[in-house]
Amino acid sequence: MDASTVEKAYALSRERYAAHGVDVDAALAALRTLSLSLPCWQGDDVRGFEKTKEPAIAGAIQATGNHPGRARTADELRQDLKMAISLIPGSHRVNLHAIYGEFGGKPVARNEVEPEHFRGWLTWAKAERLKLDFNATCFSHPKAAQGFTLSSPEKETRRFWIDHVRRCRRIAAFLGRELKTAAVHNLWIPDGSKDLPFDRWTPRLLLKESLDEIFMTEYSPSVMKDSLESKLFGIGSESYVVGSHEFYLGYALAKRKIICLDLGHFHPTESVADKISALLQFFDELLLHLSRPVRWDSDHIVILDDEMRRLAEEVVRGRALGRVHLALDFFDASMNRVGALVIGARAVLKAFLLALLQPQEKLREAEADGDHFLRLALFEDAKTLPGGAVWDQYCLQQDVPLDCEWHKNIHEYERTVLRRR
Ligand code: RNT
Ligand code: ZN
Repeated sequence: MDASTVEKAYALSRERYAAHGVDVDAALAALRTLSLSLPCWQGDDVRGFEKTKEPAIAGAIQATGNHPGRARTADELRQDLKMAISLIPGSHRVNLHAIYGEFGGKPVARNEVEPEHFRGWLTWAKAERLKLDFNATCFSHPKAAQGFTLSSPEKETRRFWIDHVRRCRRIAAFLGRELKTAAVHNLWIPDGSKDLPFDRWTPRLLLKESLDEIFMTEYSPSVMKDSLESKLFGIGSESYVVGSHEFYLGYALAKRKIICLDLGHFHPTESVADKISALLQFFDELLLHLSRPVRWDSDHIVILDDEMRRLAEEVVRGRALGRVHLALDFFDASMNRVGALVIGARAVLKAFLLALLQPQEKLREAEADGDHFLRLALFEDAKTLPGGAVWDQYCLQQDVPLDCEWHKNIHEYERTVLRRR
């Protein structure tokens, strides 16, 4: 489609939205401020670049599929990320895990990771004008194989993971300082048990103590911010999860940390969207892990589905765009991994655009008037307003290919780069 067709459709859609009291240019201006944190781990099925003697232990995190072309080195992963980013409108961030350091072919223990191991990522981020976020990696490791890390009954194991997370926070602060934007350091641990535990208390007490020790070192929020991610259950922790939602909610509120809500980490009928207006009464900021659970925490690629749309609507209606960190969190090894990342990122941006384009003033009025017929009718009408024309205009403005036009770039990349790996 040529630019003038896009412009024409945009002009018409603008009028259509104006009739609903919606300022389309303002919606696009708001969309431009959105910065998504893109998961590097989608590019290599959460394997990382450690050269350990022992093979990484599977479990807890489970990527399925065997599509060819997985990134095997930091350079390949950066090449893939660069390709994906070229197809995503706006300016975004890259989310790293500790296992993605460049360790020079040497085995570097998790409790010995250093900022220097991430120098390559930093140089790249500066050159590509990207910001970075960071995560400790407390899984896929022999010392996590018993199912407990920071809450392990063994002091030595807890020590190891405390040291790892402390080092990761230091790396996050280093990256944030260098890039002049706070890096969010998110902590998720797999701790829990497959079958019914007798004692649910001690691991939580130990986790609390481990966190207290980890957070003894304070960093300026201008360089790094801490967030904590809960889970309902996981593979091997079906009966008990130490870091449950209540545990971290309590901890984060008491210690002024950020809470992370992952869309796959709650009961399937529980709406994460509904939690936002509750939590933001008490917290300044939130981290959202945008994922798509299919029957369970399956980490499917995000699409423009009802839950994603509801989430975006809640953030927009609460004028909370500036208070919410948006990180994609999925890993699908069953298809082109670069394409997967682009699908997810574009879906999130579309969800926010559509939320911004809802006739908010009219909806607010209808509700205030108690006119529930009109409120529901407006919701229904909004679904078929020409948001696609506004999205096309956004892609044009941001100089990325339109929907239907970027698929060929992925196929070409698969042919010329990924299949040759
Ligand atoms: C696991 C958590 C966690 C990870 C990433 C890789 O259930 O969702 O956020 O997916 O850190
Ligand atoms: Zn997550």
